[in-house]
Amino acid sequence: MKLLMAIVQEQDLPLLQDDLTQQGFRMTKLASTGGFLKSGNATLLIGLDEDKVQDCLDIIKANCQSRKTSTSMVSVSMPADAYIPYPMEIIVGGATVFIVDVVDYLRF
Ligand code: 2BA
Repeated sequence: MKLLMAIVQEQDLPLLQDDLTQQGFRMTKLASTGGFLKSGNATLLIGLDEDKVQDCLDIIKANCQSRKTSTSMVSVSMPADAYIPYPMEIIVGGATVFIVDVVDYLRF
């Protein structure tokens, strides 16, 4: 069994959750915040059999799109003695996914 931890943009969440649910995936949504932009995103925990991982990744890819944003709209995290003197364009990825092995899966 595997655990997918998918960090996605909030705008993509409703359709992504609908698609995953319709395809029979179980998930937990955590409200999260990106360390760099310090803006809200969402983290989905999805426990699934190994042979379903690719199907799940395909659904995530189909629903999550990259978007441009600018540092002028946000206060980014930088080292204390550094600053960004002008707006910087940033492309936030469609999704960041970690795939980890699950040792045990218990439901009581
Ligand atoms: P944030 O940390 O808010 O980062 C948003 C976007 O800002 C990133 O998009 C990237 O394009 C840019 N960025 C991040 N750190 C940067 C830096 N030090 N210098 C310049 N630009 C930087 P993504 O890479 O697509 O990441 C989207 C979100 O996924 C991140 O939001 C974070 O919440 C999560 N994430 C990405 N990589 C991660 C990792 N290795 N570990 C944990 N979370 C990660």
